[in-house]
Amino acid sequence: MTGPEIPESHPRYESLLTRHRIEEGVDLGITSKQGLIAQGRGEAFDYLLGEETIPSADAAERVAAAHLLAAERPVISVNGNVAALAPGETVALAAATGADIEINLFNRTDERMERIAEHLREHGAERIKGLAADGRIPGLDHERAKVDADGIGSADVVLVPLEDGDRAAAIAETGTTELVVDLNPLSRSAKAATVPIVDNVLRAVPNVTAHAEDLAGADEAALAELIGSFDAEATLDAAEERIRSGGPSCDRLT
Ligand code: PTJ
Repeated sequence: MTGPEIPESHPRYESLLTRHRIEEGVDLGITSKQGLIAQGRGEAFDYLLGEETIPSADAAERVAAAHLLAAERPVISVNGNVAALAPGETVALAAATGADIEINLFNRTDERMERIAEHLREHGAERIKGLAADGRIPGLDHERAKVDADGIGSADVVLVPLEDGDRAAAIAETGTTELVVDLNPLSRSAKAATVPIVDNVLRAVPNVTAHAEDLAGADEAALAELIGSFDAEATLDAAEERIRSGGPSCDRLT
């Protein structure tokens, strides 16, 4: 996808291209208007992180890959922002880990559900969950609680990029292992996660896939060791420290 009027020489080229994708998502009816606000918030944190995958995020992405590979019923949750930003990358991650893809919307309408499903199919998804909505996340009001009973409703591991804090906390309450991608290390979603990944979903999803491909031959014990050695609090602290200190690469940003 290309941004029509953005010259590649522009110092904010990647960032502007991403905005364009979200805008296009809204035009296509897959991203909510609130998704534009979420994108702006994420962008600010990404800027402060240096717009790169910091080492603690890379380590979390490897652990997330191990969780997805070790899971019996892994599910990748997709909302309107993820569908606009990383549809093909999400399908590739599902293929690399054997995970199901489930559309799970904060601002749920049947029309958006259908449009996102169609968009994901255009990017190679074969099986898409979320449309049956025959399960509920306990402790949430009606629309936000809807999940598929044989999807997120019974998943042992779920990857939730850009999740609303309330629902991330409610999913964590169910005992499901939750892998959260969120650029804000202080968000309730990141804090509720078993594995918080403080990185842009655009970089995080393909990097989890790369780690999953690398770990494909690893046995159960090796995956368990990787999972067991993970420290969520230290991961959040490292990201916050990078944001507060400016990090080594912030100088190159304008
Ligand atoms: O499509 P829907 O209806 O399910 O709605 C999705 C949004 C994202 C609008 C909804 O879940 C929402 O309102 O989310 P919040 O509460 O605004 O939280 C979004 C979080 O994602 C914020 O902490 C942002 O910093 C973060 N974020 C935004 N863009 C990215 C991101 N994290 C990673 N990668 C991004 N590209």
